[in-house]
Amino acid sequence: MKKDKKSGKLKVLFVASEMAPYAKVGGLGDVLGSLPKALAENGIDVGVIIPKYEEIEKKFRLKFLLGNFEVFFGGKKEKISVYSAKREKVKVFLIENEKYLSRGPVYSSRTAFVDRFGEIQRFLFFSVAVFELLKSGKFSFRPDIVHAHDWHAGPLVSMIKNFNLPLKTVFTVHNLENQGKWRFKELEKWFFPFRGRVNFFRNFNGKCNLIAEGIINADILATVSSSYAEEIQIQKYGAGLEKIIRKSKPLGILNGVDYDFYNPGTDRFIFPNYSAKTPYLKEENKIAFQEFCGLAVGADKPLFGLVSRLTGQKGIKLLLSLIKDLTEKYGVQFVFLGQGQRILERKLLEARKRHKGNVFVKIGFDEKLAHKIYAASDFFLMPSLFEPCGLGQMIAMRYGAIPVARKTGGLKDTIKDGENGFLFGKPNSVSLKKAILKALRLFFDKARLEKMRKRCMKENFSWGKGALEYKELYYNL
Ligand code: NHF
Repeated sequence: MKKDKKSGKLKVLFVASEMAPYAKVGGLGDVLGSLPKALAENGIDVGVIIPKYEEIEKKFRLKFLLGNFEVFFGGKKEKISVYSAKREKVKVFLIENEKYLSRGPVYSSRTAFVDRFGEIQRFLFFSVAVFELLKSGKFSFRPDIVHAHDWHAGPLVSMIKNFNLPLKTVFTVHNLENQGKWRFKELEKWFFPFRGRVNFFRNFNGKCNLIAEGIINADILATVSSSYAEEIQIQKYGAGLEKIIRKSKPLGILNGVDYDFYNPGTDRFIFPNYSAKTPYLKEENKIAFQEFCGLAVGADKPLFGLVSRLTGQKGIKLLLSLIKDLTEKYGVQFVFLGQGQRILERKLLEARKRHKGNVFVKIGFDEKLAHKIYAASDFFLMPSLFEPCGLGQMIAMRYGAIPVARKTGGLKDTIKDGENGFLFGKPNSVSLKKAILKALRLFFDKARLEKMRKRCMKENFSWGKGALEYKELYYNL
């Protein structure tokens, strides 16, 4: 593998739809905000390129890098500009284009899953733009490896392979359920002929599948935990792609968490800062939070938090039927933050109305509130039907909120039942309730509760190990 002549460093360009703090909708944004940083600390020269969305705040000082760069797309010439920023040692690049990239929110749907052709066009355009930049020689960052993420950057991997760009590629799947599928016919008009070739994308029963393009064409396929890497090779979790995934032999590299950002000792968003040595300050967070959001106040009330996209994947339905019993019979309090399917949002809001004082719900994204929930909660709920990695349980542990989660994917890889959390197997309410009741027994046994909480806070889910695994993988390429 050739290295940058001047610095002697390997150069890797991350390509994705999100990067915290510029544009973050979910875990993908967190990973793009933290893994490049950890790699840069490990001697890799890392760049990240994302679209310059309309909502990227003015407070980020961006430098104009390149303008009037032509990209041929949809039968027309489009112009892009590239801006840059530096985040610690990471070089950030943002592509601006009025028509496709820089108008409207990051994703069109509340679930963050693709539901409109406009979104397919947006990220197809993004891939074409990055491809043309890399090819042109005009882009100052010249990578050895392109590390693409999820369907939004899948087409780029395919183009690099099909047009023999002398670059190695790594493709990481963060969520196989969101595939970027669309009617092949509709796509043809916009995308083909691309550089004189037609139809190099696969046609899967009349549909293009942009995550599959990444999976098939990448030199290395990775995903975000060992268990998920295993799971997606079987029909139950493979979302129809298990066969091509088996062929690509996915590597599971567990995500890490940015411990500078998620640190109860320094977090600016929570009530008092605290550590494992000051559990009474965590209790103060709970009380302040209960007052803050109108819950009945009391340290003796077990508080369960949930911060998540509100979709089928997240197992919210398993929880809904338990709220009445758990609040009325056991004095449990619930806090929910997230957005997604309207029906789930509505059901949660109804529960809030019905169990006023014991249930708090906020629909939407709210970073500050999310931190307050981690700090205030005794327990953190993740009843997911599947979970590629899950960052919530790792962040929760850091804040001393004990996870109660389903035994799947990354949850299974990070939680040891009865040691640093509670796991349940069957995806139904009965199993979930059993796990919650175990958590409640712990709650009322203060000595055991403190022990488990301390164990959680001592866990190390920082990027150290995962970053080294990615580094090794790059060098092996
Ligand atoms: O942690 C970042 C995140 C994962 O399980 C999560 C998910 C989406 O579903 O890798 O991506």
